[in-house]
Amino acid sequence: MKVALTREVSAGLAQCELTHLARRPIDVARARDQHARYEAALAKLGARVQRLPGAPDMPDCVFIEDTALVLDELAIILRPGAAARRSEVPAVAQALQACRPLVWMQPPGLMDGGDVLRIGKRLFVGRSSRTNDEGIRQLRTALEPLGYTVDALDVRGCLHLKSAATEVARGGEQGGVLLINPGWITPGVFGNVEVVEVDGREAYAANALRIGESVVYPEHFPWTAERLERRGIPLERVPCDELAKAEGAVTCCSLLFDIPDA
Ligand code: CIR
Repeated sequence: MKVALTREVSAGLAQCELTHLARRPIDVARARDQHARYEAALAKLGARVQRLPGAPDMPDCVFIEDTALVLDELAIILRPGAAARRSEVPAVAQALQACRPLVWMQPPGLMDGGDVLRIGKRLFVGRSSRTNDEGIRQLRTALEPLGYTVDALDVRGCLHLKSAATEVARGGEQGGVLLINPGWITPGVFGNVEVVEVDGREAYAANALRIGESVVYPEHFPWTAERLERRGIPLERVPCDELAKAEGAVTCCSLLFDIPDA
């Protein structure tokens, strides 16, 4: 069974971290409504949604992806690059410990889950303002013995690696189809994969969340959505422009993993 761990939108969302966006007023009620519709999309695609409570002093806690990396064998509890976000971590670790052995990233390692793009057993990790070389080293040490490869890629122009590239369809051995903003990452760095480029009018459109054969995708990128649909990729469109004002998108609002059926 697939579990989607999510986290409540904080009443303090308007105080979120911002790196590449100017601060704009955020309507928390509207963000909460959009988040509920996102969760409904995950449930429709077969995930059991488990929502953790948020807190007013954790403005970014809805972006739960940044706190942990959950693989079949274990979960890595991350040290988010923004110090203000580290208080989000313990509650997520507590929720995950029932499902996976935990490995804790240690200082001075830093990593946001938004920087980790997994294609099967290949992990591409963005070296960004949130993720450092020591974090990448620790990830390698934990995961190479389990058969994963870890490749570091420089991220420029955007917050996380997955702002620039996400997987939208599964492939064979070499990986499937990636949705990419070529202005932020060179498609060639991923090796032998098929690439769909975002529409030039939609720089932030490369973040998509694949669940099985379907893709949860923001309603506010119609041009790129059309490209994906033309490529035969089924989309479950969700409204998320209010959360986007906090520099979040669709991968960042859940941790997806499998657990044995009861
Ligand atoms: C932050 O800057 O940390 C949040 N305002 C947005 C985090 C988005 N996370 C993600 O895309 N994985």
